[in-house]
Amino acid sequence: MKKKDAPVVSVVMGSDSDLPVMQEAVNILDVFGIPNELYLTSAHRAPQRTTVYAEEAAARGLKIIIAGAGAAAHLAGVIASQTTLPVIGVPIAATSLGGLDAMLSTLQMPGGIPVATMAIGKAGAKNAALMAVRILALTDKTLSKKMDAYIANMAEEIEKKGKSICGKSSSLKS
Ligand code: RP5
Repeated sequence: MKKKDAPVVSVVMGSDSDLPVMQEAVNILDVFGIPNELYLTSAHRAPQRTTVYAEEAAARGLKIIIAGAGAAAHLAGVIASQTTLPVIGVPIAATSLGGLDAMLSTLQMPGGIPVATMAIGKAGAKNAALMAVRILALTDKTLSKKMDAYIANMAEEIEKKGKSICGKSSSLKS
């Protein structure tokens, strides 16, 4: 799949200041060849723009929405309340509370409206994209094989780094 194809996953962020974090999600989607789009809107500062985006998302062919925001982060929840698409939330450290505020705001959804909440910050953004890939891979064998290769590659990297630091294979027999 090429990037110019209609987007399947969207990466939405609450402020341009969130971009360095949310770029991690875009990078992973690009690695897996998932057509994606980046969108800026705010649950608080631009509620109408957020509503229009959420309401139109499924009809535009999007399958999964990743939403990252900091502070009193309501973006993922507000989007999830206005679409039936799966929404993956990324809490961002944007205040003196270091992201705990955003994590609780994103995570503690009332029963009925789910948001799959990831870790705070760049790891969360990366994992949000990997979670989206895993969901899509359920019905896409090519993508599933790519995910297998990605996971195998991570294990190989650990093996290599382990050998270089400890001078041994990770195998108990060696
Ligand atoms: C949230 O407020 C945004 O998602 C961002 O993380 C945080 C701070 O936004 P800026 O003041 O940097 O625009 O809505």
